[in-house]
Amino acid sequence: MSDYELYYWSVPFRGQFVRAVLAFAEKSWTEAGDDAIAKLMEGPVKKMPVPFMGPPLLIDKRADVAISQMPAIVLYLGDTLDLLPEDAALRAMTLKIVCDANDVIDEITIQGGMKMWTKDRWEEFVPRLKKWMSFWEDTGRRHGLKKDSGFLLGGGEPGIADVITATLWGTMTDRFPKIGTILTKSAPMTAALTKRIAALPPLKKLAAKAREDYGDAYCGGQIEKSLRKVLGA
Ligand SMILES: N[C@@H](CCC(=O)N[C@@H](CS)C(=O)NCC(=O)O)C(=O)O
Repeated sequence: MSDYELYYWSVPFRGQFVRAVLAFAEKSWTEAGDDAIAKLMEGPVKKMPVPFMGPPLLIDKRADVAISQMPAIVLYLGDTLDLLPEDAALRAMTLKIVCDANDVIDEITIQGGMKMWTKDRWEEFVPRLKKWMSFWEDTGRRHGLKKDSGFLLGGGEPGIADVITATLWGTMTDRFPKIGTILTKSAPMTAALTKRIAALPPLKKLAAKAREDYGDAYCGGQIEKSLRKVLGA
């Protein structure tokens, strides 16, 4: 029996960060599935394992704990699986990077499809996307990241910040090669770090499973269609 149950849609989007941390920690989990998520969301709040507006939602079955909000889930896993740096500043930086990644995916979907992408909107957004990418590049630079070695927050081994980085940029650039070209050009160390971390066996296996289970899908819905259209993907 696996120790966790994850409620997230069958796409490699926000919930993929949680899947990646679980995979990195070599934990197994079950996926509740789209119908169960929809049913919970439509039901009364008092019947929810934890009050939530949208998934991901994770249940730690052994501990009888349920958490929603992606960064809170990652923090919980980091704490309970001992995956966070010792240093308080680096722990906070880890959470900051998780929150930045969550902001980036909100922006790439125009806050969950509040509007659709058009060519003009995309072109206007590209400088902002490059600015986001430069945050990773500069964070890495400040912690000694090099093109062919090192980790986002320094140290001798990969941590949650690296797993989140590789999941954010790896999934996005795999689905949208044009974004990959921008990343390689604007943030080469981040692109190289993403490749190194995504090549770790548990993350490579997870990405292959996402391909198999979800095909080309990224965030799903009309917003993905409009993103594909502007990016020719
Ligand atoms: N701030 C939340 C956002 C959750 C969220 O927006 N989930 C999306 C899927 S990525 C959803 O299905 N939302 C449904 C809704 O908000 O009604 C988090 O970080 O987990």
